[in-house]
Amino acid sequence: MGRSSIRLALFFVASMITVLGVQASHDYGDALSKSILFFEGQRSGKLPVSQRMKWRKNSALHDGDQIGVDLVGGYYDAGDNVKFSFPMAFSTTVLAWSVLEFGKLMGPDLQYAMEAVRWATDYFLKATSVPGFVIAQVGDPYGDHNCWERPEDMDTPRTPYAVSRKYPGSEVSAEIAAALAASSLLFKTSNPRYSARLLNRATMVFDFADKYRGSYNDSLGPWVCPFYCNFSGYYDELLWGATWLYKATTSPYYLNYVTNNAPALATNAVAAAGFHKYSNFAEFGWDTKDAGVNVLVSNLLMSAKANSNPFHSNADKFVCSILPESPTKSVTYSPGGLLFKTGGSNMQHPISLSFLLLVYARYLSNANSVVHCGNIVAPPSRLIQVAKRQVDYILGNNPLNMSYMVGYGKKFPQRIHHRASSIPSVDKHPAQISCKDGTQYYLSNDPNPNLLTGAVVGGPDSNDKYSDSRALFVQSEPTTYINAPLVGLLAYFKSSPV
Ligand SMILES: *[C@@H]1O[C@H](CO)[C@@H](O)[C@H](O)[C@H]1NC(C)=O
Ligand SMILES: *[C@@H]1O[C@H](CO)[C@@H](O)[C@H](O)[C@H]1NC(C)=O
Ligand SMILES: CC(=O)N[C@H]1CO[C@H](CO)[C@@H](O)[C@@H]1O
Repeated sequence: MGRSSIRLALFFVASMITVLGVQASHDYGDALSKSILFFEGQRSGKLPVSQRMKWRKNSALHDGDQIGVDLVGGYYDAGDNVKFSFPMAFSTTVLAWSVLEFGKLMGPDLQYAMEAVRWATDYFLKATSVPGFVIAQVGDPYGDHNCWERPEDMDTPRTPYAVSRKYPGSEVSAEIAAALAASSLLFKTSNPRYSARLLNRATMVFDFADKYRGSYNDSLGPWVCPFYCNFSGYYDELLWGATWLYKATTSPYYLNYVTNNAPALATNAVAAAGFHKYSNFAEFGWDTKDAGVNVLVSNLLMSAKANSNPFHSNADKFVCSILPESPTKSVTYSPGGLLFKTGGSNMQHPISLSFLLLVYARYLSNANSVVHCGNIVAPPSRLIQVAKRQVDYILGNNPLNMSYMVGYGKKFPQRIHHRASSIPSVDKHPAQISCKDGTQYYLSNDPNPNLLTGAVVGGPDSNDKYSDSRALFVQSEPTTYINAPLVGLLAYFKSSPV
């Protein structure tokens, strides 16, 4: 055999490996486009002509009328039609973060991702337009949940709920401030005036959150609980909001705010004045931002060569709580490899934690750093590998060979717990379908008539089983905070598929 035929043979072997491995590779670009499109299906308010998810129509056009404040717009958080500001704001912050980190890799989808952020920030400008008040929610959740109704038909009470100086809500207000500040960075070059407006409002809302401290659970508990009430307190949101404001303003005031509170972070101290225990270094979700704060601040301080800062060591501890080989792992993995953590719809955890792993890996790379978990040394590439495994599981590399993203792959959830998706669209059925008339669609065994493309559901149980049942909302309901960090992950793996 001559040299060239050896080369040819090697090439052949390499191709075979590629062919055999083909099952493992995914069309991340397709999944990315879809993950962003999903947000159009969650839109509340008057839809623009550019709306691509055509089966959705205008809805909730009178939100805010009863208090004389325009509250039209924003997102429905999940399969219902309430506008919960707390998870909406967290989804927005993380979506903006996804774009800030990975927007350059998104190609034509960048524009849609920016529009998805703006759909929320336009709403938050309205929700914070009256000084001294922040709209925490629109829609009576009990009235809403009692019906299985399309958003376009909604006739349940659209009550607005606000926090104020007298009845504060630092968690919801500071998270909105974080969302506005993160988004202001996004529009800085493309729309400086809008960006300045967002930042100005972020500053005001953060001041309000900080000055009038308290949890909205104390005043709005009967309405925000048990849906999105506080479990972890508001300390994490104040730090998170201040961190984003520091990134957006570079004002030392905000960095001092964050670092001055670092002792509590390091010692798990329960500080006075409503500052609650800050020990959740392994948590990142709509209620708890701690791991996100640590990752973000450790990067800000890494450049300052402050390697001994508690944010950095807490971010390392976070990584060690995730890695399967870590001696201090605190999450579990299903037999098929999906990360599990207690609390709510599980899919939010593998996705938001993987997003942090990926972002932190890039920060570590820039700083030529690795993570030590006991005797284990984890280089940035290991963090990315763990994150990729989670994304691949979600897209179909799992015991059921199914994708957990609606409209992606050959096999995906058909009966998602989602009012708009499960009831015939207004195009197909123009007449109103009232509160209880929707029940037949809820109970039906048929697949949902409207594809909520890109929606990622709560996911399988801890044995990798998925029953595709509308009633089992823990498994079958999509949420905006499941998708927001996935957008960043998919953008990265689209351009770095290995
Ligand atoms: C949040 O809820 C938890 C659990 O009920 C409670 O212990 C805590 O005091 C609340 N935090 C605030 C800031 O109200
Ligand atoms: C999933 O795919 C693998 C490999 O093609 C196959 O062996 C397995 O039987 C499939 N499982 C299901 C539940 O379809
Ligand atoms: C989780 C939690 O703290 N829930 C409480 C929030 O506030 C309401 C009303 O004040 C209580 O009923 C909840 O138990």
